[in-house]
Amino acid sequence: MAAFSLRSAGALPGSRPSPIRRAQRGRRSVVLNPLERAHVATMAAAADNVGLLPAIDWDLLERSSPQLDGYTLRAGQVPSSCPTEDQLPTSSDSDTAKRVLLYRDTNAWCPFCERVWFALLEKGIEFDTVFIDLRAKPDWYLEMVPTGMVPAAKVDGKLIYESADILKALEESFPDTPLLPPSDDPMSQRASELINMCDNSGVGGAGYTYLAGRRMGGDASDPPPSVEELKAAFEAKLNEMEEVLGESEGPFFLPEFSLVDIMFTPAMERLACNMPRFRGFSLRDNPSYPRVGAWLAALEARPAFSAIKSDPETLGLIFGKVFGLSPAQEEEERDVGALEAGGKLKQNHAAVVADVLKNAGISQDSGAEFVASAVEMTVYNLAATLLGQPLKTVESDKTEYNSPADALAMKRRVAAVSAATLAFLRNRVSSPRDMTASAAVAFREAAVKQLVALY
Ligand SMILES: N[C@@H](CCC(=O)N[C@@H](CS)C(=O)NCC(=O)O)C(=O)O
Repeated sequence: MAAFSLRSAGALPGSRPSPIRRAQRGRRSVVLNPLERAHVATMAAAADNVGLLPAIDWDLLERSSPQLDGYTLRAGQVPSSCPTEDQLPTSSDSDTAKRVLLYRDTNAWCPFCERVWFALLEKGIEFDTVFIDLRAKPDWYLEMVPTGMVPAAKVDGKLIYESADILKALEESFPDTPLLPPSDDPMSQRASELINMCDNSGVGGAGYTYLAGRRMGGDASDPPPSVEELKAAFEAKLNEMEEVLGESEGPFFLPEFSLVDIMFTPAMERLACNMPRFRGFSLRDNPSYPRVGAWLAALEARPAFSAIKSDPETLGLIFGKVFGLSPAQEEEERDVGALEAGGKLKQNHAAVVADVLKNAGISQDSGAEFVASAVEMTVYNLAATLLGQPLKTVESDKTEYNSPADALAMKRRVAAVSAATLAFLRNRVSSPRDMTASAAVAFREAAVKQLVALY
């Protein structure tokens, strides 16, 4: 197979003014020739000349865009809004003038908090939020809430914990926008049964088990179930949901949108995003489950759901990391393209690394040898992803750092170099110059996949 060509070309994408001259590989690093070294030095000097960059006018954006709260940069786990360890200053007596104060997780991953949040928005209740870092819960929170779990809420000053109790209190305290039928309505009994079904024999549990490919908890001496068995158990639960939805005239469980729908939302949202990605199993447009698909579509049309839902990338990152999952095998054509792209990249890796070092404008602040090694690791991982081989990580050869902070600092330095490398390569590749069209598609997808998994 011909190597990924890296020919110089006249037009974007992937054009570079000068061809790769020469790259010699040391044991773990690329040795640059004098010209290349001079180029790197020029880039570094240019980086110091910040006065050459245009002035940034935030006011212009301010005047021409809607007024919204800022991107919050809460402390949280990765992947999240910001890789910071700072704690948010929060206190139990946040002096809210509103009738409801919600205590919830910083990351907005907790499905129980999500139910309460969804109900608050659907009922049009004004509320304030106190964020609790679940990895470092404040003492006052542990003293205030006996379970130490989120969510908790103060409703008209009264502390309530356990999401089901909070939801009940909201129904009682804010009866003008009910989410449940009145107790004398025959639908009331039906609502209780469905909420019970959601919690106790849930489609969520069966779905997560199938996603993870293993039972969580349970008796360790039980023989592990096969993925086919887990799939069948999930399908049985979906059939149950399909049947129950079929007994209602509209798309929701009861004649109107209700708390029953809210109860099912967090698990179904997570499964609808992650099943296609990790199991190649669609919930939104699966001909076997038309009512489930219609329920999801009706849910997605609700403005309150748009405000609380996550995006597929975030959910994919979280579940991939928590369950150690890789995306489902992609279709045949993609595999052929990936093998071609990976093979070409592998064959011409030294030139590709040198090209990145020379042309991507990566800062050399961490030292030329370190940067060259980090670029090389990134290019290796890109080829390995395409070829379906195991990846190298910062810990691959060195399993112990002096402290967790050292390991984290190293990961961040590598991530910064990798991010620039991948963004550059994604735009640099050009077909048919460097590889066939299907190989370039696979190449770019693999680069993006690596990019989003960095932080
Ligand atoms: N039964 C509880 C479950 C709440 C729950 O499991 N919360 C998790 C976050 S998703 C939690 O607080 N975990 C922290 C911990 O257990 O210490 C409810 O419905 O409110």
